[in-house]
Amino acid sequence: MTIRGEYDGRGPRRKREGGRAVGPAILAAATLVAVATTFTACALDSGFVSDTSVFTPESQPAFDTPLPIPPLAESEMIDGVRVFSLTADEGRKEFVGGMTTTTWGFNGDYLGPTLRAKRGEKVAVEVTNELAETTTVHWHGMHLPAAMDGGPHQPIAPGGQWRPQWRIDQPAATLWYHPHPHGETEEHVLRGLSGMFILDDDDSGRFGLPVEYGVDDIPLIVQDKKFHSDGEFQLDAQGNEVGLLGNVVLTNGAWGSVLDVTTELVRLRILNGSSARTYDFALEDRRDFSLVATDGGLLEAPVQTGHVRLSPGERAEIVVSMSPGTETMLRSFAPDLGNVAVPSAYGGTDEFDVLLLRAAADLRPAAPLAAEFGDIDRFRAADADNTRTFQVQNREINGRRMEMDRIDEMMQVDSTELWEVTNRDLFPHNWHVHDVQFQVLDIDGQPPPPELLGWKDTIYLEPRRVYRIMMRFEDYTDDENPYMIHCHLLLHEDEGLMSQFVVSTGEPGRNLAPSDPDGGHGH
Ligand SMILES: [Cu+2]
Repeated sequence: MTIRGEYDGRGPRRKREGGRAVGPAILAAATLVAVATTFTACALDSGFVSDTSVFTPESQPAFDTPLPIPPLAESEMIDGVRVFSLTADEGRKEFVGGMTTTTWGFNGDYLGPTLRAKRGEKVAVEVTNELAETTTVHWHGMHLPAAMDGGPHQPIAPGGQWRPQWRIDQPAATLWYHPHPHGETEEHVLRGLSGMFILDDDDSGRFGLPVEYGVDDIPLIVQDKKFHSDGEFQLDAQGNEVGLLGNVVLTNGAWGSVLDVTTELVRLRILNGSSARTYDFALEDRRDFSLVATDGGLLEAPVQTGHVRLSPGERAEIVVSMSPGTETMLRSFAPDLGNVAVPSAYGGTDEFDVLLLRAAADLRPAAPLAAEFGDIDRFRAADADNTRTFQVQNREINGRRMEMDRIDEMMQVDSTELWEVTNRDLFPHNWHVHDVQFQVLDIDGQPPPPELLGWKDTIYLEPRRVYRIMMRFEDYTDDENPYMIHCHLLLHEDEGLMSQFVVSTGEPGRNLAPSDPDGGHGH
């Protein structure tokens, strides 16, 4: 392999503040102090300049703050529809060092309530925007009509409202919601607009899976942050190729929190809600846990593993077995980012303590997990009605940046697609598809690892590898409103690494297979 060094680590940057680079602190791996996260790409060519205006934790937090549990959103049944209400507004919250931070949140200062609905239910969400700028709310991982998707084509103006409605028709899963305004997603998410959307189905109470929300079934939104010394969020990636990498890792909006475990088994629904950082979650003693679900729902069977890598937007549900009176730290070890040029520049050498799990002296007994959850119908390459190739490079997909008025791809409804996706760069990207959950067929021709054998809507793209994924487009067609395909590193998305596709009835004779090279089908 001779690809190392081809890429110079420089790419498009925005809002670079006077060329400053945040200097790298030395990662004290032995003490796991949460510092040293911002070896930036531009530091490669501009030298290291210490940025004293950034809050730098001098020691680990005590991990004695009870883990905040986002409240379950209330809902009202109106004419057979479960109706939720979300209001985005500004707030203030203390995260670190006794300082107050200006935040955005849904129905509160920071983050939002957990929405929860069951397969078969009709749901609606009355979203109100009390912010001073336009935003959107996207239902990440949800199969729903394009006009309800909450992407950049469904803006909610300041003071405005939006009321999407759809029927939940997919397996139980840990989904989430977040803004998706054109070019502004990273900032809106960093300010705090995110929440979980948990789906249930008839299997949700089975298999010995912990199901008591906030007791043994724990939502865990993990986000890294960087604070200015006045307490405000830093929102500028300052030239880092992947976006903003923080030096403080929050769980459900708290830094250094502890979960008091009262049951022998505890289920963590981990969401990487960060804008750029990829984590490798493990327990501090590296013992195994059970990986039970990924983005789109349960795996076929629990996978015993010692770690799980999550790039931005991905979810994993893990079940951890605890012994009475013990404690263990959920930690993010240095993630293997694949063959990237400068791992340390992209968070590949960073380690963080994330959440302390502290078991009571007496634990409520739990039945063992089922050995199997049930088969997933697997796509085979021969099932594909159509094949597409996607090359991801810099901020482009197949050589093009996102244009709001250009549809890039048209999918025929009731068709199965096979896509070959490759990250051509030597830095991280990932791949998120709206509307569908997909399966990973193979990676460089090899079967995917067990953690990638379930339903996914977001996968990490190790550089220069060919990911073949398959999905089926069903139920909803709309020739006007597109869904999105994009990198979920939010800076990349904002800078154009996004394509638009429609799902169409595809009348006979209409050419659906290749992209229109001139971009556009008459919008
Ligand atoms: Cu990317």
